[in-house]
Amino acid sequence: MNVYQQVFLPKNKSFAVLIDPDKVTPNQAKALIEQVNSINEISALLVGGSLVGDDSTEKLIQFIKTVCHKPIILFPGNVNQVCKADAILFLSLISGRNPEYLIGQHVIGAPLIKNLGMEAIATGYMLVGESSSTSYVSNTTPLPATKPDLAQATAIAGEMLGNALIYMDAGSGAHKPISEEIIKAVAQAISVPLIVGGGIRSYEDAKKALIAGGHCVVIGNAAESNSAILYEIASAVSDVNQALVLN
Ligand code: 1GP
Repeated sequence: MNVYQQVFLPKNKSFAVLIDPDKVTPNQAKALIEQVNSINEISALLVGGSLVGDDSTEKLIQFIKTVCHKPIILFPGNVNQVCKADAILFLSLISGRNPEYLIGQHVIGAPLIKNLGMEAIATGYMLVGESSSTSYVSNTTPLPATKPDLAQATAIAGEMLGNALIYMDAGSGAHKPISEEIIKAVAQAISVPLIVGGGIRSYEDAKKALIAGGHCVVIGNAAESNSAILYEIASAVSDVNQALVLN
């Protein structure tokens, strides 16, 4: 079974924890990963950030591999972060109109990924709502938070282009997570799994995103400042999964 099948295809909903190599040292990561290992509802660890350009991603992943029992998936901000992990989200920033992030970085990174023998998961990546580090660095405009029809059309196009996942992101540390209205509009229109992230920091935030149709939620900033939040998010995931079994 490959990482895509293992992490994103099971019927059960799950969550992933995002570690930014710019913000977290291997020592800080160690404590977090001990918790990650112990929580069943966590399906994967994502590693990446908007600004990381040196070899800190590679060093962090090499370290994490020695302690983490979950799949480690690269979530790169740019081609410089490409290094050996269990898989890479091969992101095309389909909410934007910057060719560099639609296909440019990919051409540079693809031979490298192939040589590493790493699984690439084609992902239609959509920024929604407020401007963020990622929208700034990628020089793209996020989709408006109040236009579910535009988000839906973008996700449908992303699936038609062959993406195996759609990842909707309000941006790292967003003030507000993506609305249930937008998540519902997108989830009902696509048949590939939907990842939702950005600004999710409570049981309620996670539950709303999953009930609205998210398959997997991503928790970054909230876990960096308070790792106990992982247990709260795990109970939201487990409650939603139980409700799905009963219905
Ligand atoms: C950002 O979706 C991720 O790309 C996670 O966002 O750090 O706000 O949880 P947070």
